[in-house]
This record gives sequence, structure tokens and C-alpha cells, in this order.
Amino acid sequence: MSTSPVETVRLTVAQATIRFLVNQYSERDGVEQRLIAGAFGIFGHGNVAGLGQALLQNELDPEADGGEMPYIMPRNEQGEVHAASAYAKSTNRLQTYMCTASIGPGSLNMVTGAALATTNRVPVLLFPSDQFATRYPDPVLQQIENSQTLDTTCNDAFRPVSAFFDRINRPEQLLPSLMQALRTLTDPADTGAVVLAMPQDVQAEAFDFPVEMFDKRVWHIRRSPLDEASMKRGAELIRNAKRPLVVSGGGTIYSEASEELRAFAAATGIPVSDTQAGKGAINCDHPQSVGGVGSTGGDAANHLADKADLVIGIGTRYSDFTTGSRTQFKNPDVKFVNINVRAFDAVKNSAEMLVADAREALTALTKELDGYSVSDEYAAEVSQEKDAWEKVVYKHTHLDHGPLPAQTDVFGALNEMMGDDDVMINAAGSMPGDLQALWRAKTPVQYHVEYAFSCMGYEIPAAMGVKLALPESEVVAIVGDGTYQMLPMELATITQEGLKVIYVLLQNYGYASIGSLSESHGSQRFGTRYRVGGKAADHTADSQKLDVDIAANARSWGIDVIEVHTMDEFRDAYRQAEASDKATMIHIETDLYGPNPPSSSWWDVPVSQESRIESTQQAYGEYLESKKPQRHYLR
Ligand SMILES: Cc1ncc(C[n+]2csc(CCOP(=O)(O)OP(=O)(O)O)c2C)c(N)n1
Ligand SMILES: [Mg+2]
Repeated sequence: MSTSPVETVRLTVAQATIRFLVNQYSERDGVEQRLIAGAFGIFGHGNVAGLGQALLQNELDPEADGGEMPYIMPRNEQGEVHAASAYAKSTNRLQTYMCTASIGPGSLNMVTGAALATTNRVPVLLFPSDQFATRYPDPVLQQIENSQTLDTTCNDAFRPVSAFFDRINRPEQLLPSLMQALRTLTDPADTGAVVLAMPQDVQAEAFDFPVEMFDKRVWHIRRSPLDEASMKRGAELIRNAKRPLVVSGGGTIYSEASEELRAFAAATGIPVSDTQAGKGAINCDHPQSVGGVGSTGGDAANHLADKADLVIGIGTRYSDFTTGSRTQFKNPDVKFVNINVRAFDAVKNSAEMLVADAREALTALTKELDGYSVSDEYAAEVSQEKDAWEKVVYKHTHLDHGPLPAQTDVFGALNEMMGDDDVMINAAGSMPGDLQALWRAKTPVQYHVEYAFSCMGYEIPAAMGVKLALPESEVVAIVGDGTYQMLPMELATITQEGLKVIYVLLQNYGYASIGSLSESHGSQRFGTRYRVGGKAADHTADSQKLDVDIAANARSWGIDVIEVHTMDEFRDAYRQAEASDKATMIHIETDLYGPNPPSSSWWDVPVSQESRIESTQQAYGEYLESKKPQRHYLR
């Protein structure tokens, strides 16, 4: 019984959630789009009759909700969240998908995906199902019973990996919770995984919701301007620097600040290096573009970073790969100016904080620095470094290595054949390192490497997310054999949805990445090769190689597979895959031992201080040496 004059509509909590989400839009720079473009969901007793019923009702009569919430049935809950993250990344965080999962294991399968989204600062909206709020039938199937408290469920595991977490125990909580959820999703500084745990009984419970709750609502994605005083301080530091270097991260791309970055670099002559998330914001053929920086960067950027007296970080989190675990910036006087929407990131390395949107800040700084440019000597050094590294890039992408091709030859061929607006995806293994050093990106869309969480298994579902976001682009995911064996199952979803994507499967029978890391750190490639029988230490015995037929396995999900052995065959296969309207995998065996591009950086991976093994003792000595330049950057 309601005494309120407010007009209401009787819906279940799940139905109200879907109707609300259908009517939410994001807007930036005057362009509006649906914020939640669709739903992924795997059903069980936790959500089949709640969110499942609401999605069914929407599919049957979308007009009643004010629009469609297109539903896709994925195969694995981790996969669905990866796809949502990839979708969000491809739309520069202006749109995402919602994901629902059943209680217990289904929901927990989303935790890794949630962590990936939060680490990468991309929005995903997750609805894990939860046990009964009323507790009548406890313990329900898949309920963890905590003997110390009844108000903790397995979904509390989302708390440390979420940007926002809440549990809807009563229908009245839905609106305030949804408002905070969408505020977080659309906040450039706070965004990440937004998690609303939904008890199974509450999902199905009806309530008289105010009709105004379902009016169209537009979330304006703010561009925080740079305040005058910060801008002056930043400009002053830049004017006084002799060897400034920009480190451009994902924030530049999400802010769509490419043009402003290119103009800033051209006007000032300041060289621009990029991180894994930032590659492409400056086009590789821009005179000031010096390529990847840090542990997997190239010599041009790293030599400049070694001596930089001012690092201008734009939209970067300064991961250990970017800073060479705090050894890359060797100038004892090095200072930092950080442009970031998030004060948490802006303060890193004791920087002068320019808390602002990248595009706003770059526009203001370019204007303020009118007439300023770096010295002729420094400009000449920048272009020499750039030219020298470009020769190395060419060499390492045209090795003609044999008998097995090097993966860098595959990357070179792809880089030459793919269009500027096509998307190359990767996340884990030895590939991201080679790609950051060697890939030449001309647009901010082309290089999609998830290297914040570097999660094996991202690539296959990510291709689905990117293709849904960018249907006109050719979407190519490079997949290691290790990654494939970890999470191949969204290939079935790709087939089901008729999505045309291309997978490039690099078969090297194990972990090239961790194998070489292990070897250089004294652990002799232990446990890094797929083998049958014998001991894990016998990694070199080819006779023990476990020959999983990934090509046959991939075919079994319904996609086409082309098996190739040479680079010429690879190029032909790519053209064939491109011409096809069906998802295709190109399967190629590559050399486990590289060769990989030269490195002028370091990555801190601790070596055992004590050991009976000589290789470990030797590696420990080298480790101590490499650690010496490690700094806190306190100036
Ligand atoms: C989910 C997950 N588990 C473990 C790791 C640690 N790890 C990083 S790379 C790698 C091996 C990747 O193997 P593969 O896909 O074959 O690529 P390759 O190293 O051969 O290039 C592992 C186990 C990870 N990044 N993600
Ligand atoms: Mg491998």
C-alpha cells in the first residue's frame, strides 16, 4: 500500500534492472550512445528465473522496456567479462556490456575478468547472483557457509577487484545502487568493474518502482579542464627541461587526444614514447614518435628515457614494464609531470600533478608553450635514435628465420597486411613484449594489447568484444598455444553469433615467455614446455613434446582453420581469411627460442637468494647487479 502520489510500475528487481539499463546513455563531445549495449549471461538457479526471465521478457517485447537489451549466450563467465572489457576498450570506455552469472562457481568465474577490467580501468557491469536474502532455504546449492558470519558470501571476493561493489538485499536499494553503479562506470577516474550482487530471491521479487526511474538518462562523460595554476607549473617545468620525454599511456587514447598529442609533439619537438595501452595515439611515422618505452620498449625511447631530465606522463599508470621496474629513468635529476584524470596516478613518481583530461591538458599546454621548442641538438638526437631503431624494427620483422619462422616475422607480415583501422589483439606470453617493441601503429585503434592484467585467455573472447564494437574492422587476435589451452571456448560463441574474426595461433609447444624468463633467472625453463612423461626439467627433449592438435580442436568449435608452415603460406592464408566471411584461424608453428628484439631495459623478477643449483646462484649475482640502478624517483 503506497500513500505516495508518485506513479509506479510493478516489476521484479531483475525486470526493473533491465528496463533501467536499456534507458541509460553516455555522452561525450555531443555524441550520445547506449551505455549498456547488450547482455552476456550464463544461467543457473541463481539467475535463470530472475535476470534470465527479465531478459526473455525484454526480447519478446522490447518496446515495453523502451528498447532492446540484446542478449548473447557465452560459454564461460570469465570469457564473457573479457569480451565486455574488450568492447569497452574499443569504444574508448563510452559503452560496455552487462554480464550475469549464476550463484557460486559461475559468479566466481567472473572475478578474474573483474580484476582485468579494474586493472585496465575499463568499465564492465557485472551481476553475480547471490544466495537467498531471506535465508529460508540455507544452505542453498553452491553456498559457502562462513561459520563466523552469515552476511559474507563468495561474492565478497569481488570487493578487492571492483571499482564499485554492492549487494541488493531489498528492492528499495536498487535505485540508489544503480545510480552509484552508473556513476562509477562513466567516471573517467573511477571506472572499472562495477559489481552488483543479486540474491536469487530478490531478483524475482516484485516491487512498485517509480516510473520516473525508467526515463531516459544521459551520463555526461566529463572532460576535466586543467586548472590555471597547475598548467603554469607544468609549463614552467617543461620550459626549463633540456631533455623532456613524453610517456603516453592508455588515458591519451581513452580521452581521444591523439590529434592534440601529435600537435603538442610537433609544436614543441618533445619526443613521445608510448606504453602498451598507449600505442598508436601518436602515429609511428610522426617525427617525434620514438616507440615503446620500458622493459619491452625499444632502444630509441629507452635511450632517451635513460637521460631524460623531465618525464611528461600522460594517462599512464607507470606499471613496472613502463619504468623498467624503476630503473629506466637514470638521470639523477629526473623529474615528472603527470597529466591524469586520476590523482592516484598523477602523483606517481613524486610528480607535479596535472589532474585533468588528457585532451584538455594538452590543448592548454600547447597554447601556453607557444614559441617553445627543444634544442636543435636534442631534436637531432631524437631523430637519430628514431632512425636507428626503425632499422632494427625492419630487421626483426623481416628475419626470414628458419627452419621454423620467428614470431616477429609473423608480426611484421600482419603489420604490413592489416589496415590502419583493423585491430590486432594480444595479452599474454612472449608476444606483448615483441609487439610493443616492433609494432608500428598509425591509429589509436589498431594496437589492442591488454598488458595491465596480462591475462592468458583474454584474446579469444576479446576478439568477440572488439568485433561487436567495431563490425567494420578486421579483428585479428594473436593467440599463444598456452593461452589457447587456457580459454578456447568462446570460439563456439563466435560461431554461434556468426562473427568474422581472424585468429593467428602461434604453436611453440609451451611458454616461450616464461621459459626464457626462467632460464635467465636460473630456473632452467622448468615446467614451461608441454610434454608427456619424463620430468618437467627435461624441457629440451623433443621426443617428449605433447603434440596437442590445436588446429583440429579449433575446427571442432566451427571455425575454419588454415595450417601454414612458411611466411609465404602465412601471407596467402591471411588474404584468404580476410576475403572469407567466416571466422578463421591461421595455425603456424614458430620457433620457441625467438629470436626476440634486443632489449635495453630490465624487469624486476626476484631470484632465489639461496640455492643448491649453480644456475640459480649465478642468476642471483646478476640480479643484484641489475637492481643497483633501482630508484624511488623522489624529486
Ligand atoms: C591466466 C594467466 N596465468 C598465468 C600467467 C603467467 N604466464 C604469462 S605468459 C605464460 C605462458 C604463455 O604461453 P603461450 O600462450 O604459449 O605464449 P608464449 O609464451 O609461448 O609466447 C604464463 C603461464 C598469465 N599471464 N595469465
Ligand atoms: Mg607458447
